[in-house]
Amino acid sequence: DTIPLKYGAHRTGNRTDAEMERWRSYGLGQFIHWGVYAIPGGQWAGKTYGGAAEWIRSWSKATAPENWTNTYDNFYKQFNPTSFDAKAWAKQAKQMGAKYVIFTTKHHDGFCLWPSKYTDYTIKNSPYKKDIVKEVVDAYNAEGIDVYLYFSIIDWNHKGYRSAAPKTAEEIASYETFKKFTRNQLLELLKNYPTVKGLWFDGSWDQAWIKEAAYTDELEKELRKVHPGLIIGSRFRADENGKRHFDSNGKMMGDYEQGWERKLPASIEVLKGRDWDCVMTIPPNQWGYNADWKSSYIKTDDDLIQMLLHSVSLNGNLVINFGPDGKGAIRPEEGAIAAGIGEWMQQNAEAIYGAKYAGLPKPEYGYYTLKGNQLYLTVFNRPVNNQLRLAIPQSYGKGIQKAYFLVGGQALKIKKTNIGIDRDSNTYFDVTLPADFKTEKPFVVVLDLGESNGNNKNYG
Ligand code: H79
Repeated sequence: DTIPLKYGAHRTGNRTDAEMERWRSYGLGQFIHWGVYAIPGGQWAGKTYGGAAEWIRSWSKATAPENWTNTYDNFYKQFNPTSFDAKAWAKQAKQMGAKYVIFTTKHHDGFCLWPSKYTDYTIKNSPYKKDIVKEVVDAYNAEGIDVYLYFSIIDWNHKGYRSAAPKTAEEIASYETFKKFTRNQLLELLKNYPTVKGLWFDGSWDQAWIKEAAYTDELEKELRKVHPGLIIGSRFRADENGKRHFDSNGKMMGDYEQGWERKLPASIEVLKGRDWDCVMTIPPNQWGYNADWKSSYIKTDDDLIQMLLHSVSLNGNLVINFGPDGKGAIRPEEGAIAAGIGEWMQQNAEAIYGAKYAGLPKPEYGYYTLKGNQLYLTVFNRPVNNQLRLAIPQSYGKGIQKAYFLVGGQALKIKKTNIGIDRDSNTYFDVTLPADFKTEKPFVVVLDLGESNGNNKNYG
């Protein structure tokens, strides 16, 4: 450390406990954005909002068809999701292969999907009445899926909430009520839903919040104390110099890097060995339900499977977002994507769960992942001559001993090849794919490294 900090990172390097090891092995997760913004679904009074549907309440007064204080803030009075079936969501997530879910308990609008004691703006005062967070936690846990609670620090409904740092005594006193409210709600969530594994914070970039380094550091410690093992990313708090994610000495605050929102790291180097996950939307940038599903590019299941391999091959998890509609239904298009990913996962998940960065450059054919002595090559780009030519450094274990298809187990011919360009001490292994092998999906070739000599261990 170069700068002495009171409220910087409190740990160097990654966590080593069992909870975090479990988080690391997930590979695939599901995000769910659900709230009263699903009612307008990005459209109101025949007009379309240009931004992300869950942000519609911030539609500028100049162009919005309504005064949202009179409309949006009353949507909860008609929030009655008669199609909502937490068990069906959980079953669909399980089929997709998700090992964890991140669920919006409260987005920026401040509407709480649990019956919080600290505000009236909750599900309890909607026609639905029942505790949606509880239904989700129970249903996903019953499917063996770990639950993480999304919580927005931004709260457009709370009187004490503000974005700019408070200056006058009155502003400061008012912001104190918001700090207390936030703490109460977080403790309430952990008390109500003791099986959750972590909290996923958002909207923590306001100057008012950033300036609260002492308070937020204390609060994070308190949350961890009341809920041992709790996992919190790098997006909760800032240090005393206003640095977010990484403190003034460049050390990550929190348990994993939480900056990979709708983007993926280009290489292992930029990650510097840190834990991370990527949260990804299916359209370009829509988290909450948007009725218009056609006027932007919709990622395919193959796109998302590729992002999953990209993530896992670099030691990260991929979390795919779903936005149920105002009635609580996950749209059929998202259902089809989940099913497509699930079909692939049911056959190929061995290359995902618990698999890690292989310590090799990315092959042109696809992605490597590694588990023990098994190197997995998930092929997206099949060579026209059916020869996978794999360059393996001589320092990397004992090289490839056996190759076979993950699905079906058919052995594949391997030939060690001296191609005469070996200035970087690689051994080249030519793995032959059968010419009559037909597939329309990415497929996995298992490359058995035999007894490890210690060089093909996971590179953290
Ligand atoms: O819930 C979804 C979005 O509604 C929410 N996060 C995901 C998970 C989200 N809110 N805002 N954004 C995403 C993008 C916001 C970007 C900015 Fe900023 C906020 C630009 C300026 C303030 C963060 C802080 C990026 C730069 C500074």
